[in-house]
Amino acid sequence: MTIFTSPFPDIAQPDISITDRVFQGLRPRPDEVVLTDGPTGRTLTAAQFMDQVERLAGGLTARGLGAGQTIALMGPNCPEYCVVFHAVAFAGGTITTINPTYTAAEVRHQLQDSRATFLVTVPACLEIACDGITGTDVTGLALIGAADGDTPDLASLMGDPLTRQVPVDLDAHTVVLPYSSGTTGLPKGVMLSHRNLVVNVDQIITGAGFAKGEVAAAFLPFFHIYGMTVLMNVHLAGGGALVTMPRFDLEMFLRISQDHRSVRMWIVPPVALALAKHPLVDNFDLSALQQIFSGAAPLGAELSNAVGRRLNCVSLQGYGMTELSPVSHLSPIDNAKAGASGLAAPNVQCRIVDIETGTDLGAGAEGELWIKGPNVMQGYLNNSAATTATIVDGGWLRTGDIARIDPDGQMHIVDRLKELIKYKGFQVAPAELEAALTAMDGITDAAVIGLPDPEAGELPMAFVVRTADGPDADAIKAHLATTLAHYKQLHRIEVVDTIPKSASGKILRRLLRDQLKAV
Ligand code: AYL
Repeated sequence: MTIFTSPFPDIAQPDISITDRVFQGLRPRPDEVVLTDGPTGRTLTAAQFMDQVERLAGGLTARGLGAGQTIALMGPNCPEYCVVFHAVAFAGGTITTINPTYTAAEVRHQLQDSRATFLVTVPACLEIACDGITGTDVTGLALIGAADGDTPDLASLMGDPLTRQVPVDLDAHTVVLPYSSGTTGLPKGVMLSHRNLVVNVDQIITGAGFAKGEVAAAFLPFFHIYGMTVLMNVHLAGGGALVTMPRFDLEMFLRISQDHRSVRMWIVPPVALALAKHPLVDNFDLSALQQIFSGAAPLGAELSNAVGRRLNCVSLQGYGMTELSPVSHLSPIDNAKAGASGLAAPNVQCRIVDIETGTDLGAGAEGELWIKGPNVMQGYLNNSAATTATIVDGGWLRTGDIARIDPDGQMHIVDRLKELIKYKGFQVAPAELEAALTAMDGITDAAVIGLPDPEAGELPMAFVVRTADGPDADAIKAHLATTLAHYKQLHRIEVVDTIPKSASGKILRRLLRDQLKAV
């Protein structure tokens, strides 16, 4: 076995819950504003935040919604999102985070799969939420914002403060359940423990050199692991603050970053493109900025250099997966290489494994990246087959990404072995789209791949086999628009006679990609 170890010394893994870890970062500064709602300017100080978490945790517990329960949270970023998240964690429950742009069918699927019994959402999502809970175990709803008819607001759920974390096994209890398709198949619940979240917060604080007082414009959604760990938990635990944004808006992002003198921007590659090219950028004073930090999808060397030059700052990159809580690699500040994903975070070990032979490879060779460390998930919910296929050899997680380690120990992602499509950093699972297509009358087979795109990274496209009276491309698009969220929509549909498959029935996606290149 050839193991690449992190150049950082190991960090401690304290026996503490994620909420207690966040409170550790808040207690020394009770009067500091730590959360501001970008659009309205509404604020929460550290003391107010902790008070609301404790009172909501008490109220949830009194209603039987604490320990042993899974609470779904569906909404855009706002200060109260963080209150609900930590109240459920503090009360010993599990949070499953739902994309607020989901359709009712997508919401229902996640609620059923996660066995959620309560849903917290916002007024703008209420109609879809009410439709989505039919046929699930959800017995109650609450709203961030004003109450609506029978649906109570958060204030009415608050109770006597819970002053202590409800005891849970820090390694075995699932505190959060985001969804990811992993290397193949449909989206699955990723079981992350308190240990996973706490360790990754400290791995990032150390690896990225996070400093007290950092304020970020938080547009990366808290429902996705990037926003959840890197923005919400690192900033609150690490002595920083957040100005929340319900969605990405370049002008608001630039204004907040300017007004709060942000030293670092946490972004994804499409935002790097906007920062490198958009004329609006010149209207703002970003002189406090020291670095941009991109993650969740590949940031090419050229774009990385362009954005660094324009903003006169260092351009860094991180690599990770939902299954890694999420960050395993980060660019070093003093030796960032454009296009590279950087060094293994503290406590992270890596292997590069030959995809044909399964043997370990040395520095310089390309193979599948395997990761071991305390940030590796517990497994996939209700899916031991996917868990044992993904975590092998006593704790090594197969990432499904092809990488190379250079002589300085920096990791370069060179290709993706798994099925996953990344649209603007969001996961699109080909298997989910293929199932939606073949469920339509008149479509007998389908294959979905990512079409390279300079702005989105990849665009979902489909090859379909249809009967003589089957639906045409417009009819297919119109149908999917009603059942799947915006970012999963198909940008191109090709009607073909057959889908190329291996002897065992696996779709030969590489062949489809090569066919497209040849056109
Ligand atoms: P998920 N370069 C290339 N591909 C990447 C990179 C990167 N820097 N980061 C993530 N990916 C791809 O679960 C890769 O295929 O990520 C990986 O397996 O939605 C997949 O995205 C994981 O998709 C960071 C760095 C957060 C990464 C993240 C992970 C986001 C969650 C913060 O600084």
